[in-house]
Amino acid sequence: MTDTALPAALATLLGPSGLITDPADIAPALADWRGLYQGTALAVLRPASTEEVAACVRICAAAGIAIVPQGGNTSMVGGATPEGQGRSVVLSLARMNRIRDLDPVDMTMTAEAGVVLKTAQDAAADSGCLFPLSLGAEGTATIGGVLSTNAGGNTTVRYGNARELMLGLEVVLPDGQVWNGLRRLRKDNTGYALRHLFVGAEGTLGIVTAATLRLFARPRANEVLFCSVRDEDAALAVFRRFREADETAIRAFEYMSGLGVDFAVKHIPGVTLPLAERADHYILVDLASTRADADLQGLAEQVLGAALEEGEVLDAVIGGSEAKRTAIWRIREEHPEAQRKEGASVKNDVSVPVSKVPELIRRASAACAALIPGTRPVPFGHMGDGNIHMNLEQPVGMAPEDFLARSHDIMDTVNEVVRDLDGSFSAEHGIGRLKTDMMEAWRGGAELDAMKRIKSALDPAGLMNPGKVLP
Ligand code: FAD
Ligand code: 2HG
Ligand code: ZN
Repeated sequence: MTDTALPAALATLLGPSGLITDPADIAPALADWRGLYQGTALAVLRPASTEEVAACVRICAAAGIAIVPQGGNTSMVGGATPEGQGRSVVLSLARMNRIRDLDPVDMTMTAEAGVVLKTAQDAAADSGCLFPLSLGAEGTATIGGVLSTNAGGNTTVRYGNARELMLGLEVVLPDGQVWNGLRRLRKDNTGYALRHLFVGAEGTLGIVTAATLRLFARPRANEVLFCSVRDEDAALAVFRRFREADETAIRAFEYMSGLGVDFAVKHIPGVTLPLAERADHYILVDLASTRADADLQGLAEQVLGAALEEGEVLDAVIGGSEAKRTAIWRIREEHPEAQRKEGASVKNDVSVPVSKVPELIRRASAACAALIPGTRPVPFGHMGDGNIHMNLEQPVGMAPEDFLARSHDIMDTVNEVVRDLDGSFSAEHGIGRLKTDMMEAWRGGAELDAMKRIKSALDPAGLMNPGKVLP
């Protein structure tokens, strides 16, 4: 076998539908959603069962071939893209797409790793339940991917991150053993909580093949508000008002800058501003209740009335119909795509204590404007969680490549403010390949040392998603 040869055992195991080797067919799996990375791989493996995943892992381990697990390939940090060096394969979970079990009494669903998030949501809804994880990429992202990144999204403020929605896991370990931890227990204190080790591990410790997920009661009442607000402090003040009025009703609380909404209106067909006048700051509030008779409109009017009186809210619209609620959500959900269409942008997925969000937005925007005159801050995101996408759009007329050449300066500038505010340099997208070089500065010492020891205990040969997470 030459260095570039694929072990023949893989072809025997997977057959033609489970093994892609044609370079043209492999290509989509070698690039990331943001277009930051281009990798190489010997093949894309598409096992259809846990046993096949385990056999792939054993064959690759014996041949010293690295494995990059891939779900929907929507990583924002190049986590699912192979490196451009060494011998590796992409292992796609796409064919492991069965919902194995859904129990509306236990309120659990066991889904294979390749089940698309939207499919999982729909399956829960069909059984009268809710699987609450929701994010812009939900039509493509998979259960294995959202767990491996511990994705957050729009409803974290109410239901928690992916981690909080997981009860049990099935994982193929780097030596090819299958660990079946698909327990659907609400309480299970039996030694180290192994399941949590694989959540957020970004495929560096093993391959998640299935998960048992928590379901919730389906909301029967829903309302969505879109408001222009005076400034960032006013946005936070309105969040506090809703929390005090009825914390349980808040399903999402999102902030958007005036420029971000301008981009969505400009670039995304069908997106319009639902208010008479443009503003510099907006919020989206999603209210939901499991009670069909919940008076969410009354709650919205009560809070808005007080906030309008105080000058926090400048103008507001309450959805009132399913179509209008969807239209309001589109303004927010299309932010990543609108920024992409506007030109080059640098993303900063950061978090700070909720109380510091206004200061983060103001200070980071000012610091980046001083660094690159004309750069356009487009902060938006999950204000209720203290997680702001502190993104920077290139100055008008600047060559995109010149702007992107400053990416690290921009990230460092934002992160300096984040550090000063006791925040994190990666709130929900993970580390992937993009942020490995920040780990030493942020998590160095005992924390990073322990992470490295866990990695080498489980994956001594370093074959699971090399070059990701750990520097
Ligand atoms: P991939 O991109 O395929 O993989 C992500 C990482 O997980 C990689 O490191 C990969 O190796 C690993 N992995 C994948 N599957 C497995 C598995 N079965 N076992 C082990 N490792 C595995 N994220 C948020 O948190 N909140 C958001 O609001 C949000 N919005 C987004 C909006 C858009 C438009 C896009 C493109 C992305 C968004 N993301 C968001 C990023 C996000 O991380 C994902 O969409 C999702 O978590 C990744 O799922 P995926 O199946 O595409 O995983
Ligand atoms: C979102 O909240 C995603 O829409 C993407 O996390 C954020 O594009 C981004 O920076
Ligand atoms: Zn987000």
